[in-house]
Amino acid sequence: MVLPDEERAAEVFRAPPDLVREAHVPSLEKYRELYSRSVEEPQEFWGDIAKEFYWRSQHTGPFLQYNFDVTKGKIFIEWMKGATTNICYNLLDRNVYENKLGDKIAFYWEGNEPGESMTITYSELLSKVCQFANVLQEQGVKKGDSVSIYMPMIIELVVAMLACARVGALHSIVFAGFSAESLCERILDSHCSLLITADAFYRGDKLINLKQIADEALQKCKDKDAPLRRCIVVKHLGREELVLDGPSSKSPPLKRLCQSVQEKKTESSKKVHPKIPWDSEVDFWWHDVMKNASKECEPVWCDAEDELFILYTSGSTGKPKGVVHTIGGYMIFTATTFKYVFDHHPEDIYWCTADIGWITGHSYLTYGPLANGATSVLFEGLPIYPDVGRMWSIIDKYKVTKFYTAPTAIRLLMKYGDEHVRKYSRKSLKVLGTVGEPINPEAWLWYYRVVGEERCPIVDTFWQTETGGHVLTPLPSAIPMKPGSATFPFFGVVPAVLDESGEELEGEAEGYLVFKQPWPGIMRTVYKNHPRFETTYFKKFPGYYVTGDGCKRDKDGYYWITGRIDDMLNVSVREKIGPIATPDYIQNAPGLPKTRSGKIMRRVLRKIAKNDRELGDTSTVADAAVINHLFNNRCETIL
Ligand code: 6R9
Repeated sequence: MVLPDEERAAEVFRAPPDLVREAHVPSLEKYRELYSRSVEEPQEFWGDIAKEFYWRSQHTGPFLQYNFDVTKGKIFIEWMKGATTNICYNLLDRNVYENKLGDKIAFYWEGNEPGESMTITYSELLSKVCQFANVLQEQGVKKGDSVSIYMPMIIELVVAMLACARVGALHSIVFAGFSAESLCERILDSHCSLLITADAFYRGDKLINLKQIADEALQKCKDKDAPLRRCIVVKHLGREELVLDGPSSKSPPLKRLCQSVQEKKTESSKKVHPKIPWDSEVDFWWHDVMKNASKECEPVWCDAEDELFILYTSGSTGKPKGVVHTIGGYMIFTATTFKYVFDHHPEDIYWCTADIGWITGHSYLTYGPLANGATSVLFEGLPIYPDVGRMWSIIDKYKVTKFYTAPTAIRLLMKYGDEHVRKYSRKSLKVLGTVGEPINPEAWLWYYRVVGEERCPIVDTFWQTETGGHVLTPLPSAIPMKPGSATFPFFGVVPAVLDESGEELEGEAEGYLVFKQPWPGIMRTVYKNHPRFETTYFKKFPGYYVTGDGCKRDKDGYYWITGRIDDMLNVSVREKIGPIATPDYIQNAPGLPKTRSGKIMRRVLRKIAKNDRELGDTSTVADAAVINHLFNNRCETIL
């Protein structure tokens, strides 16, 4: 009998027995046992995990040292300081040589157009990364330098980021949907001397002239005396040896040389090739610089606490922050969360739909999966292009077992109706995941019932750019799920709920979500702005890392994220919160301006309230029509 959703939302859901049987963590008791050890003996717990990785030399000082209390001095977090390693070596060389995974596929690349695909094995990826690492060194990139990357979802993006990691340089990846203005701002803040980009790409039907936008950004930077001098450009749209799978190549790996993508595109969909602006003093083609580069490159050995990358947060308020992660802690944390949260097994085909320009793409498309020797799908396109069945067709094509996406995508696909999903088999699916914003129980149940056909647990993973990896999340076979709840903390994570005065609340409660001690993947600083790191995350409640999210804890100890604290409206009577908090006008809205990962763009809302059409960069807004609707329906009498 199918119960109405309202009743089902109050149900508790469990993984099916065949999944539990082979799970890394098969019961709640096992989760509790591992969790207790992880918080009571972090050194032993993470120390054992670290042994699976290659360390050139062991740590010299304490395994973990930190200060979370601003009143006691500088905030700092150090895991395994003094140990030396290289994350790229651990992701590639270790998997190729020690784990003998050289011939295993690292990525199935699926292009914007159905039929465009490529595969790359671990050993092929290693060779390409070594070649590009040599190119970086030839260009003068050294340990500690930063490199900006502004690319579509192509394999060269992964190659570029891992090559940076191999030579000890920090990558700063800027989402390819951002404008020239935003790119310039990030280039300036990260002090980088090199930019890696691509000629152009299609997002659905829309041509994005990436190189042209990059040039505009470089021009703006030049006016501000930035040190950036070089630009390496992948010929993506104009690729000559594109691998297309045609009617004659049914079985993967889908390697078949075809005529150029240009011919294919102009024939089939009348897509055009833009002319690429070029300055031979500054610009180099990727394929030219790679041509003579050696396929071997000794990794640069780095301290566990050396910086790995900078990633700018969406910055819905003010100037974006350059979140910095370091090598050792981020490596073991993304590897461990990936293994347990997706219950990874060697035969899995994993697909995370996030863009690598966001943290989800860093942690769960690149670092976490590669650290586990996983096979992933890397998808360039959009969920509803060329039709609304695209996601499910990709799941069937590659027999995806673990699928990770955002609530916005789930709600979008839900709108088009079940028949587009049911047309496809999806029988390979085992675990489903969501990330980015709270998932409403209706969308959760649809995902569970229609997409996963009631046999796939859903991991609702709560985390942030700043946390590096999952911090509150179910483990699929261990933690019974409640629709809309991120359930319990991951290993090593100690949450608390505080009231406005900073008191810890016990039992059933609602308040500020904070964390009491560091886990290995927590950010270490804001790039070249440590005071901003301290003020943003540690000042409000000394002794705690403050997430900025609100949460509820229910009677069973489950955590429910209620959203960003500053997105919330206190509803009360005028006498209680004061006349100053009385709204001037309440406007009904079909939706709010949100990013593709579901973040409300408060900056844009403020402009709408003021009737100011100078919105700044709106290139990341998911549905621009919402902004017009809000402008057109605002009340003219408000001040
Ligand atoms: C990974 C990522 C972080 C903010 C975070 C919270 C929201 C993310 C969520 C979630 C409820 C989840 N968020 N996952 N809210 N349930 N499962 O999204 O990082 O872009 O830095 O955003 O996203 O508000 O504070 P980031």
